Amino acid sequence: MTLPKLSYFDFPGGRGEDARLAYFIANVPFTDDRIPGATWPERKCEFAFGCLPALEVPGKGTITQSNAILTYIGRTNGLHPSDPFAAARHEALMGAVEDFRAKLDPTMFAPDDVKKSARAPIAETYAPRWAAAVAPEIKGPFVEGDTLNVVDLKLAVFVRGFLAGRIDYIPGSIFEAQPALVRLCEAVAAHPRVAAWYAKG
Ligand SMILES: N[C@@H](CCC(=O)N[C@@H](CS)C(=O)NCC(=O)O)C(=O)O
Repeated sequence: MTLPKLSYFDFPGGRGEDARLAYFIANVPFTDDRIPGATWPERKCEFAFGCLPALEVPGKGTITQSNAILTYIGRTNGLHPSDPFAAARHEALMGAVEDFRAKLDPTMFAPDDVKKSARAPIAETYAPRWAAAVAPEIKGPFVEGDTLNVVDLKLAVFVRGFLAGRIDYIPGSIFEAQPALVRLCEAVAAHPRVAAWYAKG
């Protein structure tokens, strides 16, 4: 059987981990193609836009762009709303994660002093405003109440890095100030299939 192939870097975060989780939660077998960072420079040209993630769907083709991949997996597996307005509301939140990443990405590999000054306005203004705008969209514990959707995976994979203190100069307390965001991350982590994914190692 030919399986969908999801290509992304070999770490449990970023723009590809939520799609891996979505396939696993939906019990859809897929090829988890993890590209070692060392081979990326020679492989970059294989991918549209020179970026990951990419999803190759047997008989259809390959799509890129994390939100397109995630909504495709969600729509085809009951993890994205069928109501167009609800779907758009979820997609707006997914877009908001990408907006935030667009601010962070240029600081990622900067020298520490440059990173510190570049991230100061994000920590002071952008991140608190972002968290305060996202939180009221969460019915609790998930965006759509008791039903987990792909938007919850995207939000949790993104926000949990801050809560764990992994993003230098942007403290987790900014997100802790919005209990709905913290509860969403906890609910995603406690989901049996998410727990099973990480127990697998
Ligand atoms: N808008 C794209 C951005 C993709 C992106 O920047 N991917 C990063 C990894 S998270 C990447 O491929 N970086 C390596 C590179 O640009 O060479 C998406 O949402 O998928």
